Amino acid sequence: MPMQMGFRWYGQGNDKITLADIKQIPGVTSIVWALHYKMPGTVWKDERIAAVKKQIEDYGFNIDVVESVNVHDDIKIGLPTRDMYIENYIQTIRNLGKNGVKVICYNFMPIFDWTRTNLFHPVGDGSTALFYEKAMIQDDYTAMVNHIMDFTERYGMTFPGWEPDRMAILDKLFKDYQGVDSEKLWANLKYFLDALMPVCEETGIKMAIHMDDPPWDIFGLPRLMVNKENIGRFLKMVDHPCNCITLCSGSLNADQNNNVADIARTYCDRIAFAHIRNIKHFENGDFSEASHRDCDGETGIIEILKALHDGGYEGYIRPDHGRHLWGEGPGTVRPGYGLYDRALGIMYMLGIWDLLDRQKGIK
Ligand SMILES: [Mn+2]
Repeated sequence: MPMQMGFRWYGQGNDKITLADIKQIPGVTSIVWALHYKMPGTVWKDERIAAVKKQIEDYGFNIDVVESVNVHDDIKIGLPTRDMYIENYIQTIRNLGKNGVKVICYNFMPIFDWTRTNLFHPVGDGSTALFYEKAMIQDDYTAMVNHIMDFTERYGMTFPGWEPDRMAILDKLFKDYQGVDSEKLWANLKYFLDALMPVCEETGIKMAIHMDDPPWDIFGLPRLMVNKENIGRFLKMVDHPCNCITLCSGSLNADQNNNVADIARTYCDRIAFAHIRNIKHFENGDFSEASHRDCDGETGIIEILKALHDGGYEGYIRPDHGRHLWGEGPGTVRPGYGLYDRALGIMYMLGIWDLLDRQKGIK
């Protein structure tokens, strides 16, 4: 099995990019999808999954990778209600398995998913990209949340992990997480995965945890998937071939102490899915997302791909985010999920991959 190239698609009526558009990008085999209207904790019904499967397969793509099946806060906090939500999660895994899904991407970050302070920051060449301004992510989360939720309202677009219903009860969520320190969160993650592994084995589905983005505690909330050491602890904690990671190059490299290529090389066997993007760092700690070209950032795209290739990587890769190009902007694209730069990123990655194949005599 060679590596498979994927492209994230938000679904019919929920994404201006169509499957017909994606079909014109060379090399894409897998649509990375989800039932985005599902709240965390609810069961994904078989019929709803089968309907999306048909749409995607009609274009010759597979539905092997789901991103994400979000984890209910009660599971992360460790409340007694978690068992009910874990049961629902298990049922969702069964239904996805029945429809041929192979990998489920998820994350275990308290309250906030990916975190940025500007969704359309000028890159300097006329394009824009997601941006992280360090000074804005300090004690008070209000400014950051307002920026993102204003966007949500203005353009009628909700983001995974930033559901308005959850954001409306932020103060309550912060209170609920008060007793959850890093060790408690590790224990709750283990409890969740231990419960899931039998059904993963039965269905052949790999659970692939996404790296925390950014990889450090924010607003006093602990984060676990932040560096090589913690990834090692995670894989050992539930030492099962179905317990895997989603290697997200951009999330990890937001901390420049992380050598993503080294992490990819070390844990290649347990990487089920890889998000590849490049980051440009600034001296004050801010960072901007950049084109996939290696020299446009400091993430080390070539070395990461080489590490995966050397490891005989047979999982899925997708361009993570891209810049917004050629008229893409607020109201026309989901932040980070334009068509053009992700397509350019795919061509760059396939160029590297094809050359590595050739050097090894792989056809
Ligand atoms: Mn990612």
